[in-house]
Amino acid sequence: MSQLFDNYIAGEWRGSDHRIDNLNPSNTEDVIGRYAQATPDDVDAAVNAAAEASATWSVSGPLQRHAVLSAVSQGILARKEELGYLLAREEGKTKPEGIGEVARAAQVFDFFAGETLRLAGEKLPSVRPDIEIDITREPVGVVGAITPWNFPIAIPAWKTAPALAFGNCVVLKPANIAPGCAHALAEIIAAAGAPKGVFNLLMGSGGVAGKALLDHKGINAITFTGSVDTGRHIASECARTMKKVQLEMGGKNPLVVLDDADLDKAVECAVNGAYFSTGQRCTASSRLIVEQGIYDRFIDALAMRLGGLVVGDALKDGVHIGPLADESQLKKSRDYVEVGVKEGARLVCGGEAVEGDAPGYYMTPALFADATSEMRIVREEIFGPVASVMKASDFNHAVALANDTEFGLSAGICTTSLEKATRFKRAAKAGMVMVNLPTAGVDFHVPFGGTKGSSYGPREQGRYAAEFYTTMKTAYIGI
Ligand code: UN1
Repeated sequence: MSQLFDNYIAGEWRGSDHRIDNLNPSNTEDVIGRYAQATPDDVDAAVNAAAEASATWSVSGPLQRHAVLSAVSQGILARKEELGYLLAREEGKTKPEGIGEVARAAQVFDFFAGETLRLAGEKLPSVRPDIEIDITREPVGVVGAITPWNFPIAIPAWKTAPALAFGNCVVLKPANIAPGCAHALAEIIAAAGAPKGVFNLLMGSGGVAGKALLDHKGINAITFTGSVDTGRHIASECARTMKKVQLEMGGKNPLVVLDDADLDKAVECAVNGAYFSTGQRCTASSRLIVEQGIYDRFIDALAMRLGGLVVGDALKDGVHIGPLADESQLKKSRDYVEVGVKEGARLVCGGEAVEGDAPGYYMTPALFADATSEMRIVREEIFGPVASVMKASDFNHAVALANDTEFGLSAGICTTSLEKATRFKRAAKAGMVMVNLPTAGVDFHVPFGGTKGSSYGPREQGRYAAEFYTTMKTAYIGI
């Protein structure tokens, strides 16, 4: 009999007639648990509880918020190994990656615990005599957070922590593929002393729970990370119901490798950026843009390195690449490998489904060479262990190729030239630029987000998170 996991609504755990199995993608015979599916009534109860709690939490002082957020950070750290294992088990990241992500979630709460003490306003003289003006930040109210499966604790943390720090109440709806870490986060927040209703967890589908959140009048703002199509739908729904909205969506991030790059470093950036976490990151480097003088050497060295990577059970030591998160993700990646071959790109290695010891969604890392900008494998986000190399004739051509995309999240360059790195930093149409670093893997205390089709609305993370999670109040005081 699998363990049952309930939603957390108005300070209570609430079950449901309808539940889904959370499966281990490394071994689909391993059922992690049965997770409650929120109904529209549950959504209503959670949002109403959040709205009620908002009356006191929105005016709670920094001391109380700091205490709660610090306790959450410590609560996550105390369960770091266990939750890292759970994360790897439900999502398919390797165990070290899972533990690293859990630590990051704790750091995010710790950072925003500090932000509760640093919230500042401004005081300005009026243009009229005997008037003073105060500009202060106030919470937005009730925030609905809709989070993806690929960072099942870091992203719930980086939406929940700033929301709470700035005095909002939260209704979190994690993705159904991997709800276990969000459930654990709810346990930790409940134990950290957040007053009832301040934080609510609603597990469930986008079609039922997500839809009800978007429709609900009690939700003031929606923050979403996920696919472009869902993001676009959410933006239009939020326009219709007048909610503040923040979207983090896809990426098709370029990693440029120039002739003067350190080859070993460039290969490591590509392996990490394109294939770690099984390529299931919106910051993944799925377009490798390589200058002609280093082109063949880079492809040979990368293919050699990929041949040495162990694909297998995310929970086993020594595994580098875990499974895809579910059957549809595996199918999507394998379909794109077929598309790439049909489009005429050269499949250098990988792309095969692999049998593990147990039934799971395994695939070897796929590398395409001689790809061109018109190909679908270069234009569309694959979200799996597939990368395509394009040849650039020189630096300017490489920059043009890097920017030839609908997305603009992260852009990387490997070069030993300070001048070219600096020129790339200026020219890249992306929210984040990485020099001699993988395009994926970001700090928790600085803004995260992109341009063009990747992001919409204010940045996440760091002190800039206040842009989304607060609203300005301008007060005129006559004296
Ligand atoms: C990272 O690269 O460290 O969904 C974070 C994603 C991003 C997070 C990436 N929102 O992949």
